[in-house]
Amino acid sequence: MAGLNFSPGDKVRLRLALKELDGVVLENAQSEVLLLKLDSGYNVGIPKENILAGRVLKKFVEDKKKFFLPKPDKKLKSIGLVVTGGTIASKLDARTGGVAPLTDVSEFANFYPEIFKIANVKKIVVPFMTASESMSSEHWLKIGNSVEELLNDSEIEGVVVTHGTDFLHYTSAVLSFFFVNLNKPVVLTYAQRSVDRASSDANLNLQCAAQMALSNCAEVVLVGHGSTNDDFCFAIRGTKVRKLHTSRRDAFKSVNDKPIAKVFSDKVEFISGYNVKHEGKVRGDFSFNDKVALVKFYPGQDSSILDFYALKYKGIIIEGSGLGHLPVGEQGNDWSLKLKKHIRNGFVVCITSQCIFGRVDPFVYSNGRKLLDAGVVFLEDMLAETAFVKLGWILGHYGWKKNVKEKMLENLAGEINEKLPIM
Ligand code: DAS
Repeated sequence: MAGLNFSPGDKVRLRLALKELDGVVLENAQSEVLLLKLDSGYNVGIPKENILAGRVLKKFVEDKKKFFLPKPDKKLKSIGLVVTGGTIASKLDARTGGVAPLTDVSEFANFYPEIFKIANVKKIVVPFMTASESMSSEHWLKIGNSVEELLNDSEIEGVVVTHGTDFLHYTSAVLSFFFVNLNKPVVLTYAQRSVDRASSDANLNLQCAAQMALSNCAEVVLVGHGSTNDDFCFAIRGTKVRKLHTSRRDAFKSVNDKPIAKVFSDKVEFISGYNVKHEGKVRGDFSFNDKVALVKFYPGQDSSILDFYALKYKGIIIEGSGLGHLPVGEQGNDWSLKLKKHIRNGFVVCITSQCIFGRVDPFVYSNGRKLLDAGVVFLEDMLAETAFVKLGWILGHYGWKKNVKEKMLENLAGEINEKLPIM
């Protein structure tokens, strides 16, 4: 049917040969197809030639409403808030059907009023707005500087950082090393579902993050749903947490560690040891060398990859198999020869396990011993992502050049757990 003068975002009713359809028109590059988001949330594409008639039920109107942060409530203790993007700082764009970043951070108050009843959000800092898959160390430095500024405000009890989920555990790990002498809570949180969806996890995550930021736990923690229900969150140490599900609300799990606390919208129940809050100024140590790589070993992988990395990088984390293995002396694919050569030339090679849970151990099989003899550093129960940011941070300190291996094996921010919990 010609003359369908709909605009993206319009709510329309279409008459097709056998039925009528209501939905919101979505932006679509294919001009001969009308893309519609149905009330069910599903998107359907309808060839325009199949549309017999159509009319607008409600024109799209840009949401120009101005939002204002609530007035400070002097009865409440204060926290700082750093907003960096991701789903938690996004909303559904009716014209595209996709999730788009908030443009006005004071919309937070509109979307998340409960957090403002728990704490007085004294200051909101927005260093950038980006999806976390687009982040790099320069973003980590910006977050670090924003957090440091807020931590050193004597009226602020703790800082909440909202962030995309995909690479949230890299940021929680690197902040743990940036603020090794932390004196207040730094709490990272997220949302798997944007706030405008009924199943959004954002509200509970933020309320629990605010509760944790008001606690006496002076650590970098990640707070998020502890189950798929909307009942409680876990606060997990920033160096022992990983995203383990693409969409579930309890996507983040504690790895080789127990959560520090079970957190509710109105209280915090500590379940394992943590560093306690103390006075003093925080001085972030934001050194970072980008010349580090993280590579997952796969069957048959050619060791010549080491020639490339040794030429361009200062160090590498290899996610080896099982207890930390790479092929050694079998059918010609012997990695130990190249490892020995490049390590002798100063290239740092550390190994973690693709098993994620458990600890690497070079002494069970002869392969492990040969890798150890070649100079590979076995990183205990450390997560590969944590190892990656730790190596970049350590190599960022010129003065530690001679003892990188010792520093990697020093337990600086809870990244190494001598005694693994029964998972
Ligand atoms: N793209 C995802 C990210 O920014 C969105 C999200 O999961 O928050 O990590």
